[in-house]
Amino acid sequence: MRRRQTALSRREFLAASGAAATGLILPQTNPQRAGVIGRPLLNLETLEKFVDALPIPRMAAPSGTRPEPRRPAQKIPYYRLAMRPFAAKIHRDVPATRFWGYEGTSPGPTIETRSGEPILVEWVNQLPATHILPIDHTIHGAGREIADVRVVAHLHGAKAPPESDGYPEAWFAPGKSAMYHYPNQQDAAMLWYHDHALGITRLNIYAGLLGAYVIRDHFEDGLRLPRGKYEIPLILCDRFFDSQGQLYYPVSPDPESPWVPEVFGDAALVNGKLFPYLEVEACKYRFRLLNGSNARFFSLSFSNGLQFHQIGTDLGLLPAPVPLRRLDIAPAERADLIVDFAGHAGENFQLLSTILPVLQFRVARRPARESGGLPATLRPVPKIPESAAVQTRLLTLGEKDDKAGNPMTMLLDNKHWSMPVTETPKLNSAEIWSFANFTDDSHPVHLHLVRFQILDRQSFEPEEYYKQGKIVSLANAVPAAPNEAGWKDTVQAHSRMVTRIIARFEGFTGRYVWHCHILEHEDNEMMRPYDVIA
Ligand SMILES: [Cu+2]
Repeated sequence: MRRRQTALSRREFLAASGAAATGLILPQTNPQRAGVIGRPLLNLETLEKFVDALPIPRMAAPSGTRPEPRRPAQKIPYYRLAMRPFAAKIHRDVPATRFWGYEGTSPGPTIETRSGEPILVEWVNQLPATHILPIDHTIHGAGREIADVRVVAHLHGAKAPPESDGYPEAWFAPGKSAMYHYPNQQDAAMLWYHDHALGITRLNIYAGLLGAYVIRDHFEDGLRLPRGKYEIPLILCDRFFDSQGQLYYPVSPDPESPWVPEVFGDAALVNGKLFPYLEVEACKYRFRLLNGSNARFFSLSFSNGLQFHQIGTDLGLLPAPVPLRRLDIAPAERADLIVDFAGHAGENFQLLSTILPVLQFRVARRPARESGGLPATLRPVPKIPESAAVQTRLLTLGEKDDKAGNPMTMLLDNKHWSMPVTETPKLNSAEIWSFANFTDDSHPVHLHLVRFQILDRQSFEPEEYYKQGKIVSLANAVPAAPNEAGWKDTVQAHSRMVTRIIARFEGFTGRYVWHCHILEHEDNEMMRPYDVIA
């Protein structure tokens, strides 16, 4: 529970007003609406559910070929994705919503590539000069002296050279573009692209700047998993909409500093629709799930209790399918799922977020042919032995509050974004990073460039750390859950736990970042640069 017992803190104010709720503690029901700052919200209770078909983001098509930057004799596919304002219907009975999106859609078009086949993407900023959401000019990198609208695309999960990684300060203003090179020298997985501009990432992504990026390879092909119309991306994003159907981003009571510590919207979009339905055949489907929310941890299950299998994590296939009836997925995490609708012909049931429906499945009555398999084993994930680590870093996750207990900023290792680099792993070396979370929140911690494995989590007592200057464990370490025991790029670091990961820093030398993927935290100092050195 919250430790703050003082007069209404900023966070409590927002929770009470319905503009924020603590995703893990409070049920994700419709918050009370009275007192929301600004304007009345869309009434979700009166909206008819399951009247819109689930949209499937279209596939991006290359605009031609260009020379490969490192081997100019070789021509590689060239994509051009422009960021533009657009309007789209989130629901049959809601007026069209103004969004920002790649190629005028949100989620943007899905880029599909193959492992080992590099591509170029030109990210083009065709947005207007004024932001549609409230900028806080007091937080890092968001001063009044620079352009309000600025973007930089990051391909989350990519082993990409630093100049193509979307460094948060490498943003560009409307009218400009950036050419990025993605070598795709990595295993089959679903990555995602999204904006990463310093100090306004939370607003740019909330406005709609995200999309899926799928890498395939021969190993995955050989497993004969459901493909084509039987493989469907499910991109979940929570949002607030006002009564006119427009995006609403909560603000603090202080007009000079509108930043809020977290946003948990009451409306869950699936591929850009509210309460969509999906007609399926009575056979296996592969769902590529992404939590694209700013701060919400989704706890997902089926209304009929259906068991499903997780076959992959953020960055690839698991060693074997893991049977689940509930999946907890943090912002930026992906889950590769197989759901078998056989035996449910003619039924309708829903995907639930905690207790609320987000997507309805309508299973056809007629029997279906088999769409693909669910192999007993998938892809070996060789463990990186702890003995391979040349360095162990203890890194704190902390929060600075004002006198009233309002969270004012979030820090990694008690350091601000602008302080000198302190994490300098050597190329090709392995390191253990231990995240000691002193806060009351779970933080999804993301490292750029690398894939990692979760070693374990162990609870500790923050007060003892303050007294003794060292971590005092309260219980035995708990290994990663079976459905986390694969390649990851984002890890849930829970409150008052030390979460340990191990990574090999392969691919490129240069400047990258690691950060919390709660976007309100990331935008307010919970992000640090790191250097991979030769
Ligand atoms: Cu965080």
